[in-house]
Amino acid sequence: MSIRVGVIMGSKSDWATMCHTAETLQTLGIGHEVRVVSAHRTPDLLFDYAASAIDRGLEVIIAGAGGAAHLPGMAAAKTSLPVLGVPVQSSMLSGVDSLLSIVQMPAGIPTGTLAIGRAGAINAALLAAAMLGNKYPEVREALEHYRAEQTRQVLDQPNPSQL
Ligand code: RP5
Repeated sequence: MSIRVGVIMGSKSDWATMCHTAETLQTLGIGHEVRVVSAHRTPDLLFDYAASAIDRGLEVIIAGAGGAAHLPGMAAAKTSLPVLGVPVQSSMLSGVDSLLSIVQMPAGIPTGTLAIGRAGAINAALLAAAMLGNKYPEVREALEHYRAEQTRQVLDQPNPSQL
């Protein structure tokens, strides 16, 4: 399976959130790699990772970070690939700091910004699938199957007291 998505995060402590991205990509059959790449602890690694991403065959980067979350924006500054940012829920400010750090990019270098935490981690994978689905029919099919399945689960269990 070709690796098409790079999933990076600022710290191994982000894995509890970003594992949901990896799990969703896995469910959709999308080849991906997972790395800790810190914008402030390993800035040279971040530059190398983002600058070489296209040549290595990546097509989307998903970056999760918390606090002063500059990882997605810095990655986006070093590649023309789409970069999707996942704000990790921080302990002090519940991830609002992460969200604002990622979403408020000045005009010129966008980062697609998802919701804080698990929902954003899952949706980043689904959004990456929607992008890749424009090029790979099997990815679009997998995404449509995923959505149909969650629709079926809701319709099959209309009474929450009987779950
Ligand atoms: C950020 O700082 C990481 O993305 C993480 O969310 C946060 C805390 O990192 P650790 O102190 O847990 O390594 O760079």
